[in-house]
Amino acid sequence: MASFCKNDSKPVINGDILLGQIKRLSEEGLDGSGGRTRLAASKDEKKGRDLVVGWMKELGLDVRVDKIGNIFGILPGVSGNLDNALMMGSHIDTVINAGPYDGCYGVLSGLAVLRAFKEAGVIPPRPLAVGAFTDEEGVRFQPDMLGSLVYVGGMPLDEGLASADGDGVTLGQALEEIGYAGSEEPGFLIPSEYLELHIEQGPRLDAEGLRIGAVEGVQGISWWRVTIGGKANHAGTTPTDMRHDAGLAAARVITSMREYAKDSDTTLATTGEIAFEPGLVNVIPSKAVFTVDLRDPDGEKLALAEKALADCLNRVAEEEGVTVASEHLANFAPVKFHPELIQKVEDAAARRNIPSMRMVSGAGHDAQMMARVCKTAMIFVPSIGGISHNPTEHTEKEDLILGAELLLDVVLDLLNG
Ligand code: HGY
Ligand code: MN
Ligand code: MN
Repeated sequence: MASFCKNDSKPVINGDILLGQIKRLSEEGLDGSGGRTRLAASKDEKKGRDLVVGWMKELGLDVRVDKIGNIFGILPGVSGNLDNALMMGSHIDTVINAGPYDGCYGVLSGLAVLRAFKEAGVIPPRPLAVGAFTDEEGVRFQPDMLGSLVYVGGMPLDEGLASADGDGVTLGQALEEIGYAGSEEPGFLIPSEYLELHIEQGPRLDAEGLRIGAVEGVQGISWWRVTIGGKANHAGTTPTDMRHDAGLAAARVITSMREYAKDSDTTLATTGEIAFEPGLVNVIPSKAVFTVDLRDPDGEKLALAEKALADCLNRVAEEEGVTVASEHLANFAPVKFHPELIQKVEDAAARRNIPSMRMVSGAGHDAQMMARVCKTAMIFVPSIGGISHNPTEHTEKEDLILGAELLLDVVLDLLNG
């Protein structure tokens, strides 16, 4: 029993409310194809933000919004010192046509932990906070984890607010429009610990038949936008050896990076976005713009993959007679989480006789940023079939609740310490 809990009033997770809120939030931004789309600072994401703020207020939390739109709900502790706070959190923005759990699960489970204290009438010895960070996905405004990156001082606030989407709308304008351009300085609350509960989004726990992952860190991420300049010409009259085909050049880069990744046992390479100009069936493309997402748990191997991309671009430019330019959209080194917190996650699972597995996250998370300023760790629950960033993303209800219960166990352990 935690020393600060009087008699039998131990905080417990209310699973029904947690599952109900996950379902309710997942209904915001439904896009008619079985998924939901709540791009950062969009009108649909505002609806999600309003829901979460409403639930925070229902709990009587002190709700704060900072200048990059990060939302925090704070449960005061016996000691009011915010520097001694314990924070949980994640994000509620989504990719396009997303599943119901990515990010939302961590925010609502953090809320469930605070609710457990409220419902048990237990005042924590120090403040507890839950955060919903802006633009974790980075699909509308790059880089990803933008809100938590600014929060930890990894990017100046003005630079973050100036990040523009494909229509030239800046994050700052979008936050003003949805009413979430807050007043708190980013980083106003630097907690002593940050815990993020998240679905794995990969296949490993499910494949191993395990229910809990004690996450040791997050792999490195490097995003590029590549622009290839060729020469528009007639598809029916231009001999192959006279072509300067930006589309073909792009295809060569994409397949070359897939070959590079296949030959590596850890590097991943993905092109998720591509567009040709003029984009007509009978015109050789004069321009190709596409993204390259490189990942590796090893920072040096990630740098080698970046060099392989640069070398490939130069080779293709030479051989195809095209111009190439690349913009570095995101560049995050691998991070390691705090050994003491990782151990507490493992111990909490062991106390429940739940086997767990240590693992490195393939996906980026706000914890990757928070690890720069405080003791940080993550807990994973399984994604069935490893599917995520897809409407069929699924985690069993029992695992969703178990993850939240474990989050509470680790919080009680840390508060007890
Ligand atoms: O890209 C990622 O890994 C995360 O979903 N933002
Ligand atoms: Mn996420
Ligand atoms: Mn995601």
